[in-house]
Amino acid sequence: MSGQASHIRARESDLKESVMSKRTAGFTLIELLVVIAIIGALAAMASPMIRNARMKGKVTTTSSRIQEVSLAIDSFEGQWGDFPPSSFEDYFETSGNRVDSGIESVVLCLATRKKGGPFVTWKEDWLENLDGDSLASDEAMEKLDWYFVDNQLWECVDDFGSPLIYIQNKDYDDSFQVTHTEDGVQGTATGARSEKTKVYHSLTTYQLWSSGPDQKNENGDGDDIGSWK
Ligand SMILES: [Ca+2]
Ligand SMILES: [Ca+2]
Repeated sequence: MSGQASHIRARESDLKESVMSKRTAGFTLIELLVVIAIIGALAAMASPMIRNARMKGKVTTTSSRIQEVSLAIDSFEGQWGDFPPSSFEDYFETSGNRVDSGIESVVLCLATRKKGGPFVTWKEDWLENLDGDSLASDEAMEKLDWYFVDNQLWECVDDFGSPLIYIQNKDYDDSFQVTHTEDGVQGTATGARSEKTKVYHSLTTYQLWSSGPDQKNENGDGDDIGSWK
């Protein structure tokens, strides 16, 4: 009789354990689904915020880069008596296509070892040669004695990967070919004007600007980031 009773108790205990383990497994699954749903909703909410924060960070970095290059251009002008020309191609023969000529001129001028240069040490990730052009002769290398080892016409790019745009004040009325989109589509740039007075920005010096997060040149308007802002 006592053996039968203990057998029954053992079965009851097995049954309880089985029920409890089923309950535990059920709760875990529901909890897991709820957690997954919450994480999914949070991720969906956070994603545009993260993108926005990343974009703002790139705008700030681009703005500081423009300020740093502007200071170097001012030092160059102090020593050479003039700002870098809007196009190197007016002075030296190139393999060139006259695209992004202004910023290519700035890169080479600031890399000269003459008259107290170089005026800036170009960081590697600031430089691209998106149009693959170069100087056709060593004439400019000899004249300016820059620290680059070859004839490539580098562009200084913004933090979005687009070449900065540079125009010297004498040439604000002219039109220049620039790369202005992510996929390398080209457009033109002329001097940027104040929206209010229609007077050119930085009338007596130069303009240096980025086409901004949309990677589209708007001549200093829209989301463009200018040295005068
Ligand atoms: Ca180039
Ligand atoms: Ca733009």
